[in-house]
Amino acid sequence: MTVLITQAQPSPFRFDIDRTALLIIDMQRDFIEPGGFGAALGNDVTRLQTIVPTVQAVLSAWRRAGGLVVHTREGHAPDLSDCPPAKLKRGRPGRRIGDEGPMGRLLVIGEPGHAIVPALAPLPGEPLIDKPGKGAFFATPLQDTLQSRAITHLVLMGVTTEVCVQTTMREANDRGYDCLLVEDGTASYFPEFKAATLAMITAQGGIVGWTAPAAALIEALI
Ligand code: C5J
Repeated sequence: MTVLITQAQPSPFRFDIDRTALLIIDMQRDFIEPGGFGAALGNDVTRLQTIVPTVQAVLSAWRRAGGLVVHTREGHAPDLSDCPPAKLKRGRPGRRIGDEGPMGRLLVIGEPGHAIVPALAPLPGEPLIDKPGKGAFFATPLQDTLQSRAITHLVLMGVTTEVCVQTTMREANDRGYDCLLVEDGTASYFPEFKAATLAMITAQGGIVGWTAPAAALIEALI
């Protein structure tokens, strides 16, 4: 099935659902719920919570259309061996990666906070990529996962817009994927950073890719 989003910026975005993956970045309790890593850094997590129903609506439409869904989670092994010292020492003592929080050790694989929020839980068979970095291609099997399914296009959602989402979109762009970011399917703790990210993606004729509202994508998928 060919899908055309005429309202996409900076120009209409066309893709074949069989060659396109919906890539949902880091919709984890650690970033979205109180008591997680994001909150430990002093952020207001309510901004991120507001997108969950929109992400869920796109996810349902995508699954109905039969497209591939790939989920990512940011996190580290319990011994933190995959966490570079430069990343580990950021933040305040007692609130750093690996420290204990109300949802277990912050950003550690297997802890309650590391899980994807229940409303967006992966279904059996949907690839789930654990990543130690901000970009989803760094030190992960994502490229193989996509190439083995002949994926050429990505539709991205998730958090946070200017950190893991934008880093991943830039990595994907450099690897030759045509990428679209769902405008209201992504959020930042800093609204001005989200706005700047959307603007810089579509500037210069779409130097990083395309953006479109969730409603336009859902309508195009029907
Ligand atoms: C951050 C992310 N912000 N998933 N991670 O540390 O954007």
